Amino acid sequence: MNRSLLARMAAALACLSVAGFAQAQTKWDLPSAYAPANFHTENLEFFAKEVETATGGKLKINVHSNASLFKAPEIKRAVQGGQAQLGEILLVNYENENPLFGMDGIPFLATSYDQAKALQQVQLPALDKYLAGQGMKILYTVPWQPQGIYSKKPVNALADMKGMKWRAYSPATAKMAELMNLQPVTIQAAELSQALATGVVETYISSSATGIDSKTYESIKYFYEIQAWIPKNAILINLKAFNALDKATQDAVTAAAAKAQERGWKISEEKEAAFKQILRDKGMTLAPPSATFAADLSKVGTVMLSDWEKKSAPQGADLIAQYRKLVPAAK
Ligand code: PCA
Repeated sequence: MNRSLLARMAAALACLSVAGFAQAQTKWDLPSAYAPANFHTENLEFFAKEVETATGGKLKINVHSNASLFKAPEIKRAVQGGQAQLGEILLVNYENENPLFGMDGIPFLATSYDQAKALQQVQLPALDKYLAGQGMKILYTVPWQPQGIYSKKPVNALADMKGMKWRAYSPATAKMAELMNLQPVTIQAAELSQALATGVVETYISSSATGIDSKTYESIKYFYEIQAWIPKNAILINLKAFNALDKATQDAVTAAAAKAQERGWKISEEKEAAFKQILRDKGMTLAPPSATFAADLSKVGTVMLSDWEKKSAPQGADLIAQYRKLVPAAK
């Protein structure tokens, strides 16, 4: 054998061993739409670490936060198409595709964490059935804190808000603008701080966490704790990607997901008081709504619920009835 043949054989061998190593480590992308320091994102990072450790480095999940890989409304399609193996979505963002996604965004239906858990028991099996048809399933969910109204002006009754520029993050929050006589503009969380700074937004509904992520306190002074609903993020996984893993790796993902869900629900609830304190420390006034404001908003909620039942007929009304049966036990 001559020298150059030997060299070529050695090079080919080296290539093979590199390919072998690449096969041994699977790399997954996990796009998410929220800030790196947000509690959801921290939980995703923790989940990814746990999977990597449990699989001895066989499965590495890269979290891409702040909508850096895909914008919030595009994440579901990316997972469905396999451009990302898994991704974090805000369920209510997809209500126009199927009303089931919006069930946890109906005002005043489930307003405490216990109620949100009961709602999840009804909503998730129905959603998973639908998602299976798209080659996906929900790996786990984590709730945001109860939604309250940020407002530039003090509000004693809904009429005080008339004509204000309202930031919506979902079809339902856009619809609310219509019922509340506001001017809607849909802006995802990653662009919210800029929209606030440029005065495009004077009021919006969201969690204490999002108020902090977006530095809302720099332009808005009031936060009304109306406890309207508790929306959830869900981690969707592409079933083809999941099924391609060996059994031990699948089990590691499932186990880490169960832990991430438990941890996420706990952190969301436990951090609420501290997040609200941060808003106060930054100079905001936090208050419950006045009786008039609460009554005005409750009317909006009634319309939203009946609209949702119509849109989701006949399944929706049945799901609401199932939820109502669980709620007394949940509280
Ligand atoms: N924060 C996200 C969705 C719900 C929430 O609390 C947002 O405002 O975009």
